[in-house]
Amino acid sequence: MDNKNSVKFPEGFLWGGAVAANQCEGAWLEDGKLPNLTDVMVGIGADGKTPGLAWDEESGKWKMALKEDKVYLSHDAIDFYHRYKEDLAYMKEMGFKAFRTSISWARIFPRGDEDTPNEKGLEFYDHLIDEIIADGMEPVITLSHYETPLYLITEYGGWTNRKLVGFFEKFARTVIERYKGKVKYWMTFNEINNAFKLSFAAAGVIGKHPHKDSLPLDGVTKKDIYQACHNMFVANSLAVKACREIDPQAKMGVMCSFSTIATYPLNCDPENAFGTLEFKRVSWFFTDVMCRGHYPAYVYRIWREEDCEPEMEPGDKELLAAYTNDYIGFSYYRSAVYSKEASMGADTGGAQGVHNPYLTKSSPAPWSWPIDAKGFRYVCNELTDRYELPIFPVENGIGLDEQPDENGRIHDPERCEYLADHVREMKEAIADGCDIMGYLWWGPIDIVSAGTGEMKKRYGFVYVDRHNDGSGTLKRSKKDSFEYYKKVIASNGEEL
Ligand code: BGP
Repeated sequence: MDNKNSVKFPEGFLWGGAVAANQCEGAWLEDGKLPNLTDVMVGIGADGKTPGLAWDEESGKWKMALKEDKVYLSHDAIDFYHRYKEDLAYMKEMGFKAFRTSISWARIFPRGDEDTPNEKGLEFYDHLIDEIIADGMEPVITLSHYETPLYLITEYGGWTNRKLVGFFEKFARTVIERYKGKVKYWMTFNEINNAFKLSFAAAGVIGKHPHKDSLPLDGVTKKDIYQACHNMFVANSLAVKACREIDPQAKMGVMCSFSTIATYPLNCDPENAFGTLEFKRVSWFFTDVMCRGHYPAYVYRIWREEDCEPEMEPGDKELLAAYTNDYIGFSYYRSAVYSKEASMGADTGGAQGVHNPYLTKSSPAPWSWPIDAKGFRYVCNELTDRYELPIFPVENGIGLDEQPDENGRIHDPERCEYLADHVREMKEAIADGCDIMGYLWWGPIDIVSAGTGEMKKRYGFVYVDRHNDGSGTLKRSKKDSFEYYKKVIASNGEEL
């Protein structure tokens, strides 16, 4: 390559967008579906992220106990379940080459432990996947986007229980078989590396007391989380195995929240440099196991010193080694700064360290995620250097609080700018040698936010008239960014 201008996005680059079943479908108890863990999570208001569960002394188990003062917007969401044709038509109009969603596990196996799948649930995805393909897009499917069936938590205790491995394998085999030849890109667990910081959502780990979905967790030990991770790693390898056996043309990726990899040390203090390295290892740990096929050396010290080594069954290590993932799917929203003096908080956007004075822009309050497009290139390069695998940014975007103007239009230049800056840096990453499969914008149509359960935090190119109190007509309309992304895709990333 003579200069950077000669680099182009490859032909067939998968431009598109991504959503998750639990954030867009609604119809939370329709056609046989039962609740999944997110259905009790996303309630707006103070205490918004504490699971709507109560301990039942009589049965000695958790049971669903939704809080009456909350609006669980995800229960109806944007009614994608009934309006997906109209919604996909917008994606088609923008020229999407790929559309990512998840198959809601609790539609297929409502409790999670049944022997036979729920045919009604499968029928919905038959139609949805056919429609995605008919609209000229590749379906990119996440097997579990924070969507473990609730029953597997209340009855079995969540992913700390090894039995979930078999339940997940059955679910994976059922849908891979059903959609073979149609779905080429799969991913196992959304943002699996959030198991430590959002352990209920990401790993279905629950203790003896209700707790907020962030550390420290009452009654949950580090060993519990490592155990849940190990079980999910085994389940991940079994899904890779199922994919190779059933549909060898298809690819099974991992999905991690890798905003955390763009964590910079505050200064050249070696303590901050090494602290940053250790902080990043909490995320690397997941791809180190799933993409390299073995537990990394550094984790054995943690297990030894903190007495938290998970139990493994004979054959597990061989399975992890034999079935590693084909590509790395990841989300990127923001970067962070590590300081040994500050605690590293977390939200769905990634890590929250100390303020970075070099970054002048951020998403609006109250979210205020710093905007760092160079951090995106940094993450792509780090992943490529470490694993030499194809990488797929399957979530990138900016959440804004928006209202239509007097003409019913939404002008969102910040979104267009965020998009352009990130696409520019992604092109640099390709010039750096990264093998990038495509680019999926998070939430191309407004959906319920994962972190706060709001409608107010909007990522879409398409506006949806629904509000935090549950009101709204659900009418869809295009924002200015709609035409902008359409132009970006039509020019294969050349016109920004
Ligand atoms: C990721 C999740 C998505 C999504 C996104 C934005 O962590 O995979 O489900 O919602 O973050 O986060 P939020 O919705 O909290 O703004």
